Amino acid sequence: MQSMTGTVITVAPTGAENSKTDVPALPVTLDELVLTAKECEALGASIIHVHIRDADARPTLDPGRLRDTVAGLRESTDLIVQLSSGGAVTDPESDRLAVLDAGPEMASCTMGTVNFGDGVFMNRWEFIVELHTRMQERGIVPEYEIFDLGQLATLQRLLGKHGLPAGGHVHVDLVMGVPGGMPGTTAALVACEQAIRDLPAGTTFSATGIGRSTIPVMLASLSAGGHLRVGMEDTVTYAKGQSVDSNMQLVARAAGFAELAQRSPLTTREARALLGVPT
Ligand code: KMH
Ligand code: ZN
Repeated sequence: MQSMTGTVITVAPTGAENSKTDVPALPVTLDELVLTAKECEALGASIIHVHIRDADARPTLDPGRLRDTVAGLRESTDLIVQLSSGGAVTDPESDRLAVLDAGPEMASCTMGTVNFGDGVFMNRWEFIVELHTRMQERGIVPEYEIFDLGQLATLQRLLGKHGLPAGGHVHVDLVMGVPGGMPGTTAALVACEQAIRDLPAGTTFSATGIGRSTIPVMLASLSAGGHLRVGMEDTVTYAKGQSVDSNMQLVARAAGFAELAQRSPLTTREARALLGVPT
């Protein structure tokens, strides 16, 4: 069992999969993203997991836009800015590696290839090593994304062969309920929590459940000592037949569950201290 500190709440507001046409409330411009970030921070989020869009609201890894996004979020919030190095399933490895050039404090780093709906989210071993090593060299703190149980064994192998990440602390995010990955169930989360015990002492985890697994995963994570990720990247339905109004609605609900579990949301400063991200 993880030690029961307060809760790190990550907001993943945009993602690469939902379209602005289908989901008009999705933040896709820098102004929309910054406003969302400020409001989510006020509600208890401490990390923002960022995917960006181009002028036509399509997913992009454009280096200039990424740099402007990091600068815009830093200027307006104290949130830990975590850029997605996952991008969209169509993004080439070179563009995904170049995300690190935008100088984020954190970046995601996925621990294996997984079927992803109708697509394939490719993460070759050599690519994983390259991402991990570049992040070590640049002092960027990774969040290891885990879509299936075996990817925790891959993380163990990575750390054994290539050493601890920048900051020395290991943090993983369980992305559950992706069609092709592990299910968003308590049983799967408990299996991951057990496997995390084989990682370096003090390893922390957050969890997110895609679609209707959002609430079961949130409750399971809180009760197992894990942290939370929520946002319109993962969930656009608030309840049966009710669309999500905004990312703020999801963060407010997560903060409420965290309070009920007597694991209040951590401030950005507290989250930085826990995860080894410089202030
Ligand atoms: N959009 C997915 C293909 C990440 O951000 O690192 C990958 C993803 C994971 O969302
Ligand atoms: Zn993502």
